[in-house]
Amino acid sequence: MKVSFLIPAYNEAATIGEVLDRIATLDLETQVIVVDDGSVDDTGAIAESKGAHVIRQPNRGKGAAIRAALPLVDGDIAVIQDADMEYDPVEVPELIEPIVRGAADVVFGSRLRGGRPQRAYLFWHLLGNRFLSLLTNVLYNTTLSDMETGYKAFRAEILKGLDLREDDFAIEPEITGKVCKQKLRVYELPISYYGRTYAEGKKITWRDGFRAVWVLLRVRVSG
Ligand SMILES: Nc1nc2c(ncn2[C@@H]2O[C@H](COP(=O)(O)OP(=O)(O)OP(=O)(O)O)[C@@H](O)[C@H]2O)c(=O)[nH]1
Ligand SMILES: [Mg+2]
Repeated sequence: MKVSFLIPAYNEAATIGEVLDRIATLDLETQVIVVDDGSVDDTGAIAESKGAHVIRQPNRGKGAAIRAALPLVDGDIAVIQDADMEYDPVEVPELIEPIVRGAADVVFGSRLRGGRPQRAYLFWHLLGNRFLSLLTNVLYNTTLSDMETGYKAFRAEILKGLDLREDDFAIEPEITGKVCKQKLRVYELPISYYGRTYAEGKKITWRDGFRAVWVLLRVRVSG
């Protein structure tokens, strides 16, 4: 099965090369799509030098970047891969295994199930992520532990069919809500999380947490 990596990358010159090198070492047939929308560093050039397909567009956020990559996806499985090395590509074969064996349509990598290295930091983020996952479970009658996770894998047709609209980090609750609304086979699997600080380039903020509550509610009640 061919695996398409969708990599939103904004000013990630420090790490994009290592992410792509690690993907290249995987024993998988891959397609690699990097979306660099207006980085002021060498993100796009580094990605091109590593052989990735690079899409460039004006800066519109992580969600817009993922949406821009979707029409190019030609793999059987689509994996969203952050460019900042918080999520290690080495874990992707394990992440997609439930899809490969035909048991799952969607797999979320969870930072909150335990059993893998997790950076101990940012208490309020942990609380926020737990709250957003609880809200997801109540609204959609599911049992996710980490709806905001960056590691989400899909049978490719599923991701293409979600009709995504959000441009920024609201893409995470939009994907989660829309996946949960369809009667899909969703699985979760523990993954490692090598979290970075804001000084190291992290971009998500508490405002995105409030947006996430709104988007989860909106997707739940809409058509
Ligand atoms: N192309 C593009 N990528 C973006 C943009 N904003 C964030 N990203 C990418 O999205 C990924 C996640 O962004 P981070 O700032 O690491 O966010 P985070 O706080 O770790 O949050 P998660 O999405 O939950 O991992 C990284 O690869 C970023 O480069 C953007 O405006 N454009
Ligand atoms: Mg990150």
